[in-house]
Order: sequence, then structure tokens, then C-alpha cells
Amino acid sequence: MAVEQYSLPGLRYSLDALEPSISGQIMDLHYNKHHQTYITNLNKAPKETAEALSNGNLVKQLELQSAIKFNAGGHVNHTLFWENLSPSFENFQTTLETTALAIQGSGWVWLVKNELGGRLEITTSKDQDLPVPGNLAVLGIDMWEHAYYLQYWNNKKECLNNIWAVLNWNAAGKRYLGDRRAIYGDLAGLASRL
Ligand code: MN3
Repeated sequence: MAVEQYSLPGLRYSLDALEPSISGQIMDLHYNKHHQTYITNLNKAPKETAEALSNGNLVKQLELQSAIKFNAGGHVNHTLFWENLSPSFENFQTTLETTALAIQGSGWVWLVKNELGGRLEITTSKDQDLPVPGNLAVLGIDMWEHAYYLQYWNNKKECLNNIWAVLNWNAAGKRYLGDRRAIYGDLAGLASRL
């Protein structure tokens, strides 16, 4: 009978994506060292158990039982834990604002979904360019002067700080789940030629 081997589950975010709430250093240690150790020990257990059984070593068998329970529990619990976390909004906010402020001249900052991998990324485009092909626009913010100057003068950072209160996440969520047609609607034909 084949013995089941366990391995680290893939993470849906990078190790530093939970900063500042959980540092990349803790995540690296917790995921790559602690969780991996539970798995390594769990995978050693069948061979060690077989040895203890063939030697008739009851003490070792009892030790292994509690070790299996501990390491298997550690593996299951941590697998659930990683899924319960997702990149912090504060981190996303900072990245989007920094990217937007780095735009030279007029343009747009975008939260896009990669059409192939489904990965979310923050990008920019100049003038009235759409996000580059292959990226679906989940959220776009106009960074032209006309979008803020009359109210915020040259302080586009303050405008960005305040825009979070009025972003429509419902629309962003629908676009994230939709395809190009769902995103651009009646303008899909026009958008595909730009
Ligand atoms: Mn832990």
C-alpha cells in the first residue's frame, strides 16, 4: 500500500503580502520552517511506526501515536490558517497610492486582473491608454490634473487619500469575476481596438 506523503500547500499570496500586520520574516519562519517541520515529521511516521511494530516496542509506538496526532494536527490547522489570511488592505492602499503618485504627467492607475493567471496587479497607463492587453480593468482611478486640481490644487496625494471612501467595490468585484465583455459592456468592441 502506497504511503501518503504530505507537502506544503501553495500560498495564494507572497510571504510579505500581509505586512504590516504580519511581517514577511514571521511568515517565512512560520510557513517554511514550522509548518514544514510538521509535514516532515508526519511523513517520517509510517516508517518509524513500522519499525516500532516489528520490534514490538510499545513505548515507541505510544510516543509515535501522540507525535502523529500533533504533527497531523499542525499540518491541518496551518493549511486552514493560510487560507484564512489575505493581503492586508493597508498594504494594497499604500502600493496603489505610491504607484499613482509616481505617474509622470497625465494617466491612470489601475487594479487589473491578469487574463491568463487571474492574478491581481497594480499598473499605470499614460494619457488615455487602457490597461495593456491581457489585463482586465478591475478598478481605475483618473490621475489627470482635471480630476483633482480644482479641489485639491497640486495635492493629489490628499485626493488619493480621500478617494478610498467613495470607491465602488461592488463594481470592482463584478469586474473581477467577469470577462472582458462584462467589464466593458457596450463598449467592448471599441475597447478591443484601443
Ligand atoms: Mn503556527
